[in-house]
Amino acid sequence: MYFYDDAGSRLFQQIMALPEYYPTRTEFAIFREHGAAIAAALAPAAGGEFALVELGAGDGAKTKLLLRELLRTGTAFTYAPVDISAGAMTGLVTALRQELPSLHVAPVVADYATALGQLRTRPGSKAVLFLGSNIGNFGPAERLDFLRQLAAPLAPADRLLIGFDLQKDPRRIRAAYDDAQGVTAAFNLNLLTRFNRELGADFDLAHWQHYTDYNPLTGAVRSFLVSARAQQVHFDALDETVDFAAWEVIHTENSYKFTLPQIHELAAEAGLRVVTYFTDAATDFADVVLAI
Ligand code: AVI
Repeated sequence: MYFYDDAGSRLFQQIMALPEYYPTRTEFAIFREHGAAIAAALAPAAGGEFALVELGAGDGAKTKLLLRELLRTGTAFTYAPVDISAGAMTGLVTALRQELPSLHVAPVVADYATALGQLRTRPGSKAVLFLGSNIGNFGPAERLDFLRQLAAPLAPADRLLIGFDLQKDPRRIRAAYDDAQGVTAAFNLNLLTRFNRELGADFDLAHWQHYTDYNPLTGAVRSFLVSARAQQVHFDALDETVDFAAWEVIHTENSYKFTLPQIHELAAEAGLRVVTYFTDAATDFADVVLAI
């Protein structure tokens, strides 16, 4: 979550538009192609109070397709986007007011843990969206724990929609996290800028490099910041100095990629069942509808 201060959120918006970063574009294509079927799979059959809660909403570009579909079919609902970046949320709410003035929006600026707590007390039926392969940023143990927490407040008619990036040509995956323009590098290095600003650290960004690998056996893209020389960093707020050896790394991010059998297995372990799923023509990405 530390990537997503306002500057990090802006960089992530740029990442999503990069030629190498296929997940956003692919999930968008799935929504464009299957928007009506996705909306039908999420909306409650019985009517009544219904909330569409989106964890990590960002700019909501894909979700707008779904929102339009639900409005078109006359579904009465509230859209509750959750994002940790106040800047991203302001942008989203402003855009929604202009583009979909009849939509009822209840924004929440919070981290996932806080949002999960609020889910438990939300009345009526709900569908929870967790798109963009955000699930891939958890390690295996925390992923299962998170899914169990997502499953806990669900009633039988409630639905989860989770976007999973699927395993594919390893070179394509790796390139998505090491783009030619260096935007992903800037996104990773922004963590050091945050340390400098928020903990009074003195990281010299000129001596840190972005590095990424993809392991097709585990499905994990791992991102690192590499110390390009032996150096010391002082953190004023901690009153501590840290030594980094030349080429020592800080492991900053995981982005896991999945297979469809793994998704079924994961759902079962979390006490969920796969209701249906939607993929693109090349099966690069899957949006999976789950229920308890
Ligand atoms: C937000 N998340 C799903 C992105 C991903 O693909 O893991 C974050 C990201 N990191 C580097 N590029 C994109």
